[in-house]
Amino acid sequence: PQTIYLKDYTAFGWHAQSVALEFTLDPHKTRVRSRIAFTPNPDAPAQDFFLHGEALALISAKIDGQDVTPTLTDGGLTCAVPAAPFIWECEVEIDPANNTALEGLYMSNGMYCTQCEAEGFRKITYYPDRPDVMSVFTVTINGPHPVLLSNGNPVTASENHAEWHDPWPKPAYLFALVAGDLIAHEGQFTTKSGRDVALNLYVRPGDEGKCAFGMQALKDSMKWDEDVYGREYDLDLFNIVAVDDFNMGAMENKGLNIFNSSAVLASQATSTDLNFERIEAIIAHEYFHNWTGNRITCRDWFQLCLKEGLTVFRDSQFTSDMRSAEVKRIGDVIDLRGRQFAEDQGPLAHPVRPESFQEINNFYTATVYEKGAEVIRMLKTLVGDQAYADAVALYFDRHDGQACTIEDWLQVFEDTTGRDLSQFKRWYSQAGTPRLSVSETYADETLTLTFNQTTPPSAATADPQPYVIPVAVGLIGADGDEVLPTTILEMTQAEQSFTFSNLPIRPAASILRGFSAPVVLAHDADNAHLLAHDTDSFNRWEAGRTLARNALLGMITKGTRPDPAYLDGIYTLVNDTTLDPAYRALMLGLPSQSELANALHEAGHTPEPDIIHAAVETMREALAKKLGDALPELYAANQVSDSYQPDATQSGARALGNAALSLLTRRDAGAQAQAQYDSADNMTQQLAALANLIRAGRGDTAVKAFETQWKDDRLVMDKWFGLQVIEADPEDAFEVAAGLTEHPDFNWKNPNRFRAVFGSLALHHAGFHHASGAGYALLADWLIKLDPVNPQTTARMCSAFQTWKRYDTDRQSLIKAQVQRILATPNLSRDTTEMLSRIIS
Ligand code: B3K
Ligand code: ZN
Repeated sequence: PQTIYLKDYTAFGWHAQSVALEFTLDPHKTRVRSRIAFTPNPDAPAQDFFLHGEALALISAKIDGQDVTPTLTDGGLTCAVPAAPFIWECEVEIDPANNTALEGLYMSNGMYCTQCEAEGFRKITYYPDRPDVMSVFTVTINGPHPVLLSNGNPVTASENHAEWHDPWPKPAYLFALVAGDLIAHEGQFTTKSGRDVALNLYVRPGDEGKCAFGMQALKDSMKWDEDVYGREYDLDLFNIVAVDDFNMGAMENKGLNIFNSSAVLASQATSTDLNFERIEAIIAHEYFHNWTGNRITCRDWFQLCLKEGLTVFRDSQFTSDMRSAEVKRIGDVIDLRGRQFAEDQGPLAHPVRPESFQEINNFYTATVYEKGAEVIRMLKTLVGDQAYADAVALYFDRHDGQACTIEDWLQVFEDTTGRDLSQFKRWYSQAGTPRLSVSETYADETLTLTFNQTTPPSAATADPQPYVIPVAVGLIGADGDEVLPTTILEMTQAEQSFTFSNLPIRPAASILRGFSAPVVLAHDADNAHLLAHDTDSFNRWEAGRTLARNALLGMITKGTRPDPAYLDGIYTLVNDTTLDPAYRALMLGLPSQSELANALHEAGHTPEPDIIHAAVETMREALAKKLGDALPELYAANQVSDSYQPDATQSGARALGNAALSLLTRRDAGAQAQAQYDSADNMTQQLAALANLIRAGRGDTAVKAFETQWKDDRLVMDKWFGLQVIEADPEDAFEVAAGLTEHPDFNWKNPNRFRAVFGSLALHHAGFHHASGAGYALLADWLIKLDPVNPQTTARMCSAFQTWKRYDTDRQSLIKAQVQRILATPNLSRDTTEMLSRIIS
């Protein structure tokens, strides 16, 4: 496969002034006619006229009305064209019903839908399928379907025919079309300047009852973007469509967002509190793209973080405002450590702005998205809130309607603040997670903090240079009072010291408050004191997490007992009813087994998945014992009697109640879990009860009852498939997963269902890494099967193997053998080939 480099960017030789598309829908023989007005681009280097195209049957092509015979090449066509403006017309035939890759125009349950980002439009017609070619689209759809949708505003609609016009120039990746027998859940929003916007959430018949929450989330997002970023919506209509077969969460097509049904459909009976929170965040994320992504887009795909990092940052601000900022921050950091750090510390490490790729779909990663958002968060910390707001306002002003780069983004900050951001830019260009170590000295009433940063070299960045790191620091006195409120230290060198004087008594340093930079911190802190007293809620939680991690590492490597200081500290916090229940629930969490495996590897040990699993079990047992008699009370105090609301308050109580339940189950053999299962009136309670029953070894009846109750609900059945794998004993996880693949409802071509089983298996650390290698082999069998059907979802799942170098040589060879077996499969997709070759290199 060919490698594409950022440094090779050149502009396209023509501007597309307008695009008219006409679709005549048919499952196997859809006709697409295009009419594009091209004008030469005087700023581009001389080049052949090349249009991308894949899996298209060319019927005819014309230039200025005259038939032409283009040369078909691998991945497109070339054609001789006049040196002046000209009209390109062409007709192709495509086969949506056989498009199982779910990219381009495809069918899902009888409805037509599209996914064009990143490079799917070329499967619809011949086109310069690159984000810097922006044009105004008019779309005609002919087909026997009650609902026919495309981007923009409706022009005309009659039976079996609709015309759409999108006045905003856009790249082809934002094109969308939907046709089918759908029902609209309607809403309305008036923008701050008084524009009425009709809102619709289109779903399949039967799903009408799951729309209200998503609609409200959309209205909240529209309002928030006006209030916080001054961004108003710019069309008369905003449509969202729910689709069952979708490769990712959702897609921000202009005026016509298409969502994985799991990312939009919600109801009390079928969705957990976490589902509601995620749906609200994804609806916001896609909506926010209207400005950060659509009005201002990316010049090329290397700039993906320009829209994704910024939009993730914006949606995290939204969730913080709508719910609890402290809880959101902790959740984001857990997620960052679980996914992004693993990526950054393994063979898939790449900069937030990569410099080369083979298949761009492989770069929709935690690094581009989540680390990309962390980088913006740091920028805001460094320049301050007002300068951030000014710089972003300038960005919208200066670049509206353009396809931009990270340089453009940083320039508005330099222009606003006068800062030189050239060193800061390393956050975009270098791969790897910096290690930040701190040492303290105290003398003459002065505390000196000496910071040292190093970033391990990687294949992507051989010689990382020091970063600008905003380190938020506070000092806590011996009596628990805050001696120094949060202060931002700006670290720019490899080693740097900061002093704090007039401290008659030595305080405890609370470092990296709010997780002010995405680094691995090594600090020999007084964690028990900070757990009891830190005034920064993130660092207070972090102190508990560090105590837990250190205790577990000691248990694993030295056979020590669970740390009493940790257990005592947690006991006090969890029973402190002045604290938010959601926060207390987070306090009861432990680092993931994969995170522990990584920490062991970093410390020079070889992680043994069974031993890690056993240590976590021992720790949970110790927590259950320590909280002992307080558990029934903790459980009872957090039962919600008001009518169900998926808001932060109620979700927090349920989260703490269910955290208590999981410890209680160790003491009552699942009696309370059974009672909760029998009385649950919402999915949060039902699913948590089911998980505990399985863990207690008495889940068989409930597992069957759950299946009977929910067999017709695909989204709930995804949970049923996933939970059984997640909760399986490490010895059985492989067999449970293998058994589920025999289930008549294991519709493996549906990405949600495939991920329910195999995503869960990959997350089951001790099960997936079972010494037999059976987990590796099972996943490899199914990846080989899925690849020709759906390369994108296959390639994403390959990341399950990315941590292979952490483990012992037996496991390494078992994984390597499976990876090589997949790589040896004839006609393996470019997506999967690239992922596995990088992993194994
Ligand atoms: N922009 C899309 C992701 C497209 C993924 C293509 N493989 C969703 C989002 O980030 O909002
Ligand atoms: Zn996005």
